[in-house]
Amino acid sequence: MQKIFHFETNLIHAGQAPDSATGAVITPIYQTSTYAQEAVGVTKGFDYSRSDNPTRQALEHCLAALESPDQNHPAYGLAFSSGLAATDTLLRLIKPGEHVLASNDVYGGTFRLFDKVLKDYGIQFSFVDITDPNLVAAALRPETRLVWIETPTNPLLKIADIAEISKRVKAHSPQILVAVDNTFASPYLQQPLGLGADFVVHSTTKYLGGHSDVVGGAIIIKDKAHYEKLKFLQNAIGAVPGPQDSWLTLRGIKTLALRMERHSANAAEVAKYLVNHPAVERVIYPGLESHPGHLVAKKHMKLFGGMLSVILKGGAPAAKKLVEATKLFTLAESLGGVESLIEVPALMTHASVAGSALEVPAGLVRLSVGIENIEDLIQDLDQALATL
Ligand code: P1T
Repeated sequence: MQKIFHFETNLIHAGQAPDSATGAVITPIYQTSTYAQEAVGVTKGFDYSRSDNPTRQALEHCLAALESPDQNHPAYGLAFSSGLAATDTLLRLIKPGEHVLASNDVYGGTFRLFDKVLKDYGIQFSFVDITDPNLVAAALRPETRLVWIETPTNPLLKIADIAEISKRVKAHSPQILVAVDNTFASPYLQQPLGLGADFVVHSTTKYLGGHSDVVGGAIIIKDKAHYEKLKFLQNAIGAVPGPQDSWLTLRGIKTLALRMERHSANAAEVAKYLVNHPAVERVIYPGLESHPGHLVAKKHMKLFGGMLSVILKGGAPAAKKLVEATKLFTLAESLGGVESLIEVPALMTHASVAGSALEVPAGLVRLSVGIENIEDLIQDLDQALATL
């Protein structure tokens, strides 16, 4: 019988037994596109690296263990070349004429894929405030096939009650699938499959990889039949990560628990500091009791994460000035790395939602709080805010 380990142990060991050929403790980078066959069709389990690769497989098994709601009934993992590649592959389960109901605050690239690409293939999309399960239930249509939840959302940090939404959606029709983009929380903080979701999607580029050195994505799947369909699509479409990228992601994952503890502690301190700053109009952080999703976040998340957004009294000009004045917080897109980043979503990560119902406030600044010394981070924000 396979031994059941805790989450922190799975981060380091799941899918990564010492290499059977050499004893290498760390999973090797199997930098090969193809595999010798002893006779036609007689392989050691691998025939071509788009279909499968041992380094990628280790990552997929590790991701599955991290998102498994119950280790006696493990989930299934698939790795992709980016978060958007994972989302695109998952959306191939949806046929022309069918409807996808999505969160009205999502990563700008997700919106762009839905609205500017997949809509042209006959898939219908509508967007709803996922903080209210009643609104979600009311927006379901006879042709709805997928509910797409991002929580916490990017960049407004809205919180969805995954358990309540999944229950309501499945009561409406067990045929409707529920997918959760768990990128902002990471599996250390929140495990949607145990709350009723069918799929978890990650941009592993973010907290899972954790070091801003690799782009990747993943789908983790509760049900075997869905896994088999998606495994077929993964190979048929081919948006897979290479062995180097898979290895870097595995390497990053090992410290996820430690990093998320520090990200969350630092973000809570930054939130506390910003709330009291005279230049700040509003701080959006699920760990603050004033956040409308605080209680749901407390129920579903172990900690409140490293992402926060802030609206400045000086509006858009102040936002631009602030992000250009920080010295330790680097002005850059992306998030979830060990280093702190700062950006203006309306001008950068979410430029593609401009003019749509998902438009984000022009004066919103998003912070990805890293794991540096908290005093240095606050001092940097203090000197930057003083320039406004
Ligand atoms: O960048 P990529 O690995 O393709 O992941 C896309 C993606 C999916 N889901 C969420 C919640 C995301 O935040 C992202 C990527 N986001 C950024 C690059 C960003 O700066 O917000």
